[in-house]
Order: sequence, then C-alpha cells, then structure tokens
Amino acid sequence: MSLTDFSLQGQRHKIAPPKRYGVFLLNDDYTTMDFVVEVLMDIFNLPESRAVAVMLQVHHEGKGLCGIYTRDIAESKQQQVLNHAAQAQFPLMCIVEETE
Ligand code: NFA
Repeated sequence: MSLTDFSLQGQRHKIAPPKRYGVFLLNDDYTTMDFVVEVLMDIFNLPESRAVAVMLQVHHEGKGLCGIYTRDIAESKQQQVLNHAAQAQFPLMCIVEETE
C-alpha cells in the first residue's frame, strides 16, 4: 500500500489512497435488455455503445463491471440501481466488491 507522508502544523501524518470498489450487475431471466442499457447509461454514465457491450457481457457471462468508485459512491450507485429496478418491478441484482 502506498502511504503518502505529509506534515500539517508541525505534525507528521500518513494517508493511504482510498480503497476502490467495483459495482457489478448480475444476469437474470426477466429484466429487459433495454432496461439494463438504460440503467448503464443513466446511472453509470456509459455511452450507448459501451452500455450495450456491458449488458451483453452480463447476459452471456452472468456478471459485468459497470464502474469502479470509492465506497460511498459505489454504494450510492448500487442503491440507485436497486431502487430503479424495484420501481419497474424487475429483479435486476447489483453488487459491490472491493477491488485488490
Ligand atoms: N437476460 C436478460 C434477458 O434475456 C437481459 C439481462 C441482461 C438481464 C443483463 C439482466 C442483466 N431479457
């Protein structure tokens, strides 16, 4: 882990860079492809071409990476996905995993 040393008001400090968290979508048999593409564009700010590519990866491989963020942002994105899916009555699942 790369710790950065700095001094503030005569005291020494070390800070670590924040951990990064991947937000993933999981496949299911009910959520429509159009809805998943919309989620990827609206919540993860992907251009349509990349949104379609990630959606197809989830569809074919079972799981796909939507983005990597600090923990608070990752958990906020996850909650937005789950809320949006619940509104639309789709079972779309979204998980957060710490990256190495
Ligand atoms: N498998 C879903 C379908 O065939 C599409 C889907 C893709 C769902 C990605 C969830 C995630 N309608």
